[in-house]
Amino acid sequence: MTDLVRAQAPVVMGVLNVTPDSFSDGGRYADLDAAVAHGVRLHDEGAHLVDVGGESTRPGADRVDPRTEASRVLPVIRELAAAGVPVSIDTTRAPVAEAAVVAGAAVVNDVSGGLADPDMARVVRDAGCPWVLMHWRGHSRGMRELAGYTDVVTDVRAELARRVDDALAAGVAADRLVIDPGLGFAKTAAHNWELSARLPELLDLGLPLLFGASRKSYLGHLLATPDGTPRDTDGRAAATIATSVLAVAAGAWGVRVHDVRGTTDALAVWSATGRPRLATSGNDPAPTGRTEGGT
Ligand code: PMM
Repeated sequence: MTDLVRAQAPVVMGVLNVTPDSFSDGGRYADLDAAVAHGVRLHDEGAHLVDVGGESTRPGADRVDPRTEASRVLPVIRELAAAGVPVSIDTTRAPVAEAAVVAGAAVVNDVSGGLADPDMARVVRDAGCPWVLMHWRGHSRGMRELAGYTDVVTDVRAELARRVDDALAAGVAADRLVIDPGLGFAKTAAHNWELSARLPELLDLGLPLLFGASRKSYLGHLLATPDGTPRDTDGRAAATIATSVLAVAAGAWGVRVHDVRGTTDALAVWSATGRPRLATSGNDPAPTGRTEGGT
């Protein structure tokens, strides 16, 4: 999987939540066969990785116990790995990550960036696998209260840099690390747009960057009806694709998305156009009209 981190961008990570309550696809793939079939479909559509998660991270969500989380994800990972589908495990728990790697997961996607479980760095170091360090300030139940920043981009950059330093100090190799701004995690809509507009400041950390805007609620608010009703999650596909292409054009290494086919199609267009890169300055200010929080 070194190859994956070093792979020529863009990497597409397809989302497979094996949960009853994730905000977008919760409940759809709770059954093993349905989950595996969907993971294989995402791979066939062009996902380089299928990201299997067993705990919802939607704002306000309660935690599940580790045994339940493991029992949701491990059978799916085993079957996907056996089918030749590269898998990442979306967890903040070291024992779940460790078991997932044994079951065949090739990447650990840790939305807490190593903060939630002090043993995660050891697991990743011993596995030698890539580790996605997402910007995070606390578990879902209380994260809305943690969305205070002086300057969101400067603060997220500094906090990610600390996560990277901690990972390196724990012996994880630098070429295993991927950073992620954590859109929607202790962020308002305005924060998400600001981070999206200023990705080069995060890329300046010199690590591959994963961008996960897919179907998040700030897109629903952007596309709200005049009376303020947010667009439903399935109706956010085109906006998600736009965010993904813009992130890749700004230099993101990969995107984490539910709609893999639409994303790979759009990125094929971007590639065929000669992979144009966004200028790093001169953007208009990010929109400030709608600032509702949540993922
Ligand atoms: N978002 C969610 C879950 N896991 N992992 C990374 N690295 N980045 C993200 O932005 C991210 C994530 C929440 O979205 P979901 O409920 O659709 O999975």
